[in-house]
Amino acid sequence: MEDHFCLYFRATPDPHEALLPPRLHRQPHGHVLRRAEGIELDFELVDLQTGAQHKPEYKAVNPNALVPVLDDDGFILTESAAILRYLAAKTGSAAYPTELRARARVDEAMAWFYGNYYKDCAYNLVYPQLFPHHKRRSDEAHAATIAWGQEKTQRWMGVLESHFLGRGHDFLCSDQPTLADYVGVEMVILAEMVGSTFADYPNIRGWLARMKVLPHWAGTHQVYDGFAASLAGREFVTV
Ligand SMILES: N[C@@H](CCC(=O)N[C@@H](CS)C(=O)NCC(=O)O)C(=O)O
Repeated sequence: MEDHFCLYFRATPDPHEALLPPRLHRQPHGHVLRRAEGIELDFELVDLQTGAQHKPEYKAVNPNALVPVLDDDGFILTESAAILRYLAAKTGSAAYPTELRARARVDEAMAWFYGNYYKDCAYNLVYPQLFPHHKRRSDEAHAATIAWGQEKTQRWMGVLESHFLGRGHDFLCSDQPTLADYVGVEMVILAEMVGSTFADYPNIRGWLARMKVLPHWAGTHQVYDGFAASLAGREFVTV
């Protein structure tokens, strides 16, 4: 049986765009889906810029009014981590190993990125500097948010550098990329948007270099790269 899914995603010019084949509502971690064998994805665009996520017909699918959401033949699934695990498990992707401890390592790293890194890097450091709707109510509150994000992100980058990437593997959990790498790399490259070169983090630099030469990387990051290029010359608080 051919697997056929529909994933609702966000619209450009959001930097998380551009990752998946047509008719999946794209978001960064979806990069992995393209790699999973035997997967057919339809993409439906939810244009966050115009508030399409708040339309009644969309909220009937995902009451959170967020992307992504997966519709697998009427089985509706929200939360990107759950979606990735579902698709990887359903297609037997090696990116989500079945051996107990190997899988636990992948789950550990995914939880770390979602629970620790992402909130500080994206929501406190990067998004407030890029997106008007993340502007705080006063300049003081805005600057304090970014300073908090910078400090915390630097801390998490240290853990990523010496703990997750200090174990001698090419990728986060093994010598092959897993769901954790596909999730994590999209969160880490956000820091590049605000000027980070990871100069003090050789393990992170090496890992990014290995991720960026994987099949599908270039083709799935065109819009992302375009958005990043549009920021050239702007000054940011960086890490
Ligand atoms: N925990 C959710 C978070 C989803 C989420 O925050 N999506 C953002 C885009 S990354 C969104 O839809 N934002 C729309 C809005 O803020 O109105 C997941 O991982 O799927």
